[in-house]
Amino acid sequence: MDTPVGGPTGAAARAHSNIALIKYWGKRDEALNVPAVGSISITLDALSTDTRVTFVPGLRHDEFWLNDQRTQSKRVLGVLNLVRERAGLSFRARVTSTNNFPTGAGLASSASGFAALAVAASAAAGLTPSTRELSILARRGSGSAARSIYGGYVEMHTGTRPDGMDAFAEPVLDTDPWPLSVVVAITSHTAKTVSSTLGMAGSRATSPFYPAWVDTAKNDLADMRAAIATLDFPRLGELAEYSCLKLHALMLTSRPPLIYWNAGTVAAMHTVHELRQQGIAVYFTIDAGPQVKALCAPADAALVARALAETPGVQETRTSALGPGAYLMGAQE
Ligand code: 2P0
Repeated sequence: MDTPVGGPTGAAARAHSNIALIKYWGKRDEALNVPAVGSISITLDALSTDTRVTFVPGLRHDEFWLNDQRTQSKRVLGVLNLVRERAGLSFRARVTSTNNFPTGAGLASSASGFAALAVAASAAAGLTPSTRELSILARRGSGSAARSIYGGYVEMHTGTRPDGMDAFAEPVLDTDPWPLSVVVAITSHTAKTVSSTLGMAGSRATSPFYPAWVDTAKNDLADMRAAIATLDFPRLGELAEYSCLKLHALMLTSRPPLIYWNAGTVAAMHTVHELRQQGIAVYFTIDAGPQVKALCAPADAALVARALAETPGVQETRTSALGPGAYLMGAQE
């Protein structure tokens, strides 16, 4: 065969980042990347990754270009190998991926990145997987990526099977019934020094809080499901802050400790609480990085963004609505 599978330009996909309201941290199977706890997230419209995959006859090695830089990634190769195995394909691939936001700085670029890769690589290989199969494939790249296959409010299941085939995400609620705004306060553009994968392995091995983290997850998930089902924003926000602070307690009590916050992070947390004292329904969440994500009603987003922008240590803010699931972009043009 002379032309690449999927046409000369392969296939391109866009996926959006997500942030967890109930957090994932810890794995029950490291090799298959199966989470030890479930999680619930919202997909963000403003933060996305575009990825193109082309399987090229004659190419000797897989090539991965991230934001125009040639990069090595075992996880990208792992996902490509799974796709090749399923498609019965031996060609190496050229992968180009671009984020429209800072990479590796607690904004879930691996979530949008691996969701886009799963969709683009499958299509470029001529496969037509279900969204559930795409979620399982994306999970092999990054746990949070399983959630970015879907838009709106999304739940990730741990499953119980040893092969991880029941560890996938599912939509909980579409964006339309309950629009929400997320104001991201960026307090650093530097990529983090400890990856989430290493960080969570350390927490599991060393934090005395880890068993309690796993034991209490089911309750948090049930509460959040109820908050979403009843469109109860104060309940959603309070639970999101609680899950975030519980996660950071776990991180802080790991050895060595994982301190993802900087001074701007803490100042932004206080800004959110001060706004709340003034009667504005706004809640924060923070991931494995120093950025603070404030959750609020769309009508309050401009005011929240102004208050965060004026907070010492906040470099810029970005406001996002909830976004769609991953999709193919005019593939095989
Ligand atoms: C989350 N995070 O639920 C949590 C909260 C960060 C803090 O999922 O090892 O990049 O690739 O499965 O998905 C970040 O972890 O980790 C993450 P891997 P991932 O969003």
